[in-house]
Amino acid sequence: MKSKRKNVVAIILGGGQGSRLYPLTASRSKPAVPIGGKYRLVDIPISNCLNSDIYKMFVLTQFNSASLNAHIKNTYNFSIFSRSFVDILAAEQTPDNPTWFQGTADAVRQCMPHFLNHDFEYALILSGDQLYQMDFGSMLEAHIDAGADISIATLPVNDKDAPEFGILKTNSENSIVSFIEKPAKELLPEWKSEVSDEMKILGKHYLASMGIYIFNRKLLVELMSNPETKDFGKEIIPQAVGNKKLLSYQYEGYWTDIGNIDSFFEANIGLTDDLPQFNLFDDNNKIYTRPRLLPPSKFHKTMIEKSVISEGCILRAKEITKSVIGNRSRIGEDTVIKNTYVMGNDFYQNIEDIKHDIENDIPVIGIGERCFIDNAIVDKNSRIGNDVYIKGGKHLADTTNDLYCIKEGIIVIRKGAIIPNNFKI
Ligand code: ADQ
Ligand code: ADP
Repeated sequence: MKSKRKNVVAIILGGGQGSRLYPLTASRSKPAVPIGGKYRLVDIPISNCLNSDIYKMFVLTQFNSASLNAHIKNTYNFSIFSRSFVDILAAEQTPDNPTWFQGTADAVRQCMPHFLNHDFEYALILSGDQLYQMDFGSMLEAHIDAGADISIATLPVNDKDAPEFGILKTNSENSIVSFIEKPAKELLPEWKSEVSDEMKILGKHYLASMGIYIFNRKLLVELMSNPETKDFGKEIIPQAVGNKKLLSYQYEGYWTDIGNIDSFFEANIGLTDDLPQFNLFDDNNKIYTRPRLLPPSKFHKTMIEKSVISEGCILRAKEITKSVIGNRSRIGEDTVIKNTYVMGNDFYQNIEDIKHDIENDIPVIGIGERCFIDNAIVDKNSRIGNDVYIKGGKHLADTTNDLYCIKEGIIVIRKGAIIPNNFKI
């Protein structure tokens, strides 16, 4: 199987406009969004590929940022003697393509010349905004054994989630016989599948596409030659059903979409559970990221309860509960942080800078003293003054301004925002 895996290129769809994760994507591309205190979104699909012995990867993104480039270059720096690579392909205007990627299939179509420079038999197409650990090798094996043209990874979902996904039905050989992209609620009864008793009890009667596809090279080339089809879910897959052999590869493990603020927040805070569904502590399924050679974190009088603390932090907070604290975070005395993802900082201020800021009444980088923060995401390099009160919750209406956004009750402090002393949200 290993030799077959060498014949795979992975194509990671790194995001369209990124509007669902706004404001985290206001100044960075989606793959570069920090997750879990020390990772970036793109580390998840890349790690899944590496753990599945797939070493040729392309990341497709609408815009290329310096921080994404630096992260990929400094992290996935394979030996010059190997044929492994992670390449970023950003939407580019050329005489043939005056526009940005118009959809997922359009993104793949525009990048085909880059892929075709490589020798591969199978293309593995992945989303860049999902949290899961999956062995793509088993999926490839099933694809080859079934003699499929296309395979789609699937998982059972319930009534509430089904309208958000591509829903499909299979025959007894797991071949896909029908597919509908994001069905309206009223249509759901006709899309029920025969699922295991365990799934029935959970009310998960529908087979959903996880947006993870394997295509045979020849078919991908053929399908991508039609510039009219812009999207996998809306056009490519529904049009292929009935004409090609499509296999449903059913997955049973933990998988969650992290494409909007709400799900992104839940996934991060979920890492603080006693037994998180996404396991960072697994030697056989490592999540890779950039080694930053940061000093160990330092604490002073902090009570920490069920939290994930990254490297290089200076924490003097009174309490940190159910929170994820990112690299180089600095939190002042008597501050309480609950249910919050603090992304941390890209750099340390030196003593002169800190002195200068204090003399000029500018909050220093990090979170000040006597603050209370609950139900929030604090993006990088922000300066939160002293005695600041930030409390998210469903009672808050969605809003957006220069300092923060509120989405579904979660307060997102913008990257680099300066929140003055005594500020209250
Ligand atoms: P969605 O997640 O709604 O449904 P989509 O918005 O097309 O699909 O995004 C798929 C992935 O591609 C995401 O990672 C997204 O960021 C990225 N992407 C979107 N537009 C892009 C573009 N122009 N350029 C580069 N990347 C882009 C899809 C399927 C459903 C399936 C769900 C599972 O269509 O059938 O059920 O995924 O989550
Ligand atoms: P991360 O370390 O979380 O991956 P980035 O790669 O985005 O974050 O940036 C971290 C690096 O960026 C730091 O190591 C630092 O060298 C540099 N950096 C970014 N912004 C600044 C800044 N304003 N001043 C100094 N260094 C900076």
